[in-house]
Amino acid sequence: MSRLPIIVVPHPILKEIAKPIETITDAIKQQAADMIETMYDAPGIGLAANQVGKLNRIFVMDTNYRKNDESRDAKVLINPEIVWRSEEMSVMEEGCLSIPQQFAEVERPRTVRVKYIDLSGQVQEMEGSDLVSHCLQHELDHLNGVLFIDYLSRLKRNMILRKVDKMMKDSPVL
Ligand code: K2U
Ligand code: ZN
Repeated sequence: MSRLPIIVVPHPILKEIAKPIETITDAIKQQAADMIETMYDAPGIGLAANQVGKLNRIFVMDTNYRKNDESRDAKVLINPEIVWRSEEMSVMEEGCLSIPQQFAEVERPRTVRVKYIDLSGQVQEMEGSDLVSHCLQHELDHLNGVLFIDYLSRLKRNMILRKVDKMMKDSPVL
């Protein structure tokens, strides 16, 4: 397994739409393993393909990120799609590994149900609320070229982009 570089705004791949995966090859399995290692190393509770420079529809997540190594149980979601959303909404402060050290409140459906294919090719469904729901939606947004800052006002979005630009110039190795 290898740690992959995480792409930071304003890289254009973060705004592109990832393509469905037709066959779960050894290369896809290796990418998933590398994304899991990269996510835990960040650390994060989710990571989507666009963020590591790939345009295929796969993301990884483990919302139990606070727990110790033994309880790690990362999920791999291939060709994920939301099949149900609650009418009830929830507001949560979100961050993003591709928008370092910036946070803002985002409103999303409190509960979602996601249908996806797992690494063994089985069709699965996962339902989650609150942090799990925000993570599922945040990662699926990445595969559609959408970032959490796209839900903010133009003023707030541009402020965040300017802060990240300055941060990267002041410490490019970040
Ligand atoms: O996709 C990513 O950039 C990882 C995101 C996933 C995420 C964002 C907002 C809400 C839920 C999930 C995070 O930056 S991972 C860091 C993190 C850790 C704990 C709680 C929230 C965010
Ligand atoms: Zn993100």
